[in-house]
Amino acid sequence: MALHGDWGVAGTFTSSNATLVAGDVNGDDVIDVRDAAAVLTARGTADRAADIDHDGTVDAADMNWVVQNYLMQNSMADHYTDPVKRLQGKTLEDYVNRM
Ligand SMILES: [Ca+2]
Ligand SMILES: [Ca+2]
Repeated sequence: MALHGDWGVAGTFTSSNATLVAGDVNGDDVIDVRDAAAVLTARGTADRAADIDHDGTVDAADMNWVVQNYLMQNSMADHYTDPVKRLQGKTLEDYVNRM
């Protein structure tokens, strides 16, 4: 999957939310399969971290942010976090398809 532009261009919220780029649900400075898993786990709830677009419900629209920013790194982070592309045998597509 190709990267989509520079970190923080699309999907950066100007609020003081701890998530710097839309899609980093677990706050580890990289958007990867673990974030997709977190969105899927929170599906149908109002979980603030997983409700990326802040519309009050975790649904496929939030998963789309993870997809759009997949494998992006937080350029503000002082370390590089290796993205995880496979979690318990599942890829991003597996999580997207289950939404
Ligand atoms: Ca993350
Ligand atoms: Ca949402």
